[in-house]
Amino acid sequence: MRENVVGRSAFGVELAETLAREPRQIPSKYFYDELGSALFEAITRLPWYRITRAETAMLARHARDILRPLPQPATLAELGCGSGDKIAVLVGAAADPFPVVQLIDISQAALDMARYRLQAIGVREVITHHAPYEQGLVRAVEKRPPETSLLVLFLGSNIGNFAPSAARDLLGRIRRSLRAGDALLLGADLVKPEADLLLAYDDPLKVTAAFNRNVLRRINDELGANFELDAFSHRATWNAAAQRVEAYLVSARHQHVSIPGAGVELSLREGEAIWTESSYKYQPEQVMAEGRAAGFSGGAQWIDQDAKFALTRFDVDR
Ligand code: AVJ
Repeated sequence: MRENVVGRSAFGVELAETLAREPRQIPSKYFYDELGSALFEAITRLPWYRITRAETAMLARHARDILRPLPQPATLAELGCGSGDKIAVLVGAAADPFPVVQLIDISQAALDMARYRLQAIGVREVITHHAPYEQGLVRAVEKRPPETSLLVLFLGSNIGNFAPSAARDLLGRIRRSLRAGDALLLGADLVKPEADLLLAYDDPLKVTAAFNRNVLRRINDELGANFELDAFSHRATWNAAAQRVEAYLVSARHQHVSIPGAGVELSLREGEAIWTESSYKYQPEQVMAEGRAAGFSGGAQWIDQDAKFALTRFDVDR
């Protein structure tokens, strides 16, 4: 963990700020330590969480159409690659090989797994960037080989964790880091019936509850806190007006928690909720509009009408 001058990690500093908000918050990017990444992988196998399966099937099925407009040789860079299973499917189904694949993730365990997956299917050069999206994007652009096109992958509805203004900002950054002939492939989960969303984000096996609570375990481990995991329950709600699923950790009773590594003493009321995640859902035409607002030209969209998931390729005109 990187420490600043007062000996507080970046994690501790950010947590002190977000826990002081009303309502209190913990940024969802901190879910993904080693155990958190493994719990997320388990979520992707749950029958009620369809995003990963639906998207993987679409990548396999439409790979050639997705990749067709890219000038050869083409390279790939994935923001938030996780296990690397999806990019491996795309590479495996492509007509032409990719000389270089770049992987960006905040989890080192995920990067190690993804590198192994790609090397196993014959990708010659795999470059990894252990970094958040913005920083990883900058590094990937620096490392792109000359005389190649670049397809940036931002899959799995990872964009769903961003509020609309931040999503727009990130898409704009991606657009400005690309040039003519390049493209962005964006995976976005679509608005669907509330009952389906609540089963996906509050599953009967309670894996999502464990994934959510794990962030408290991580804070205990890394920042010396004394959260009692049993004293918090997982809650997921659909906010129709904001088009997002919200996840919370709700305090079962009035309790005190200290987080030495964040310099925080918390007093929580019975029923007080700490907001840990937003998963925004889109309409297909909203996705298209966001790409255009970011400066991309047209593109192409593939929709799984059953799972309600959209893959959209945004092009940079030549
Ligand atoms: C990895 C951010 C796309 O929001 O669906 C899964 C994370 N949270 N179940 C999502 C998540 C709860 C996931 N993303």
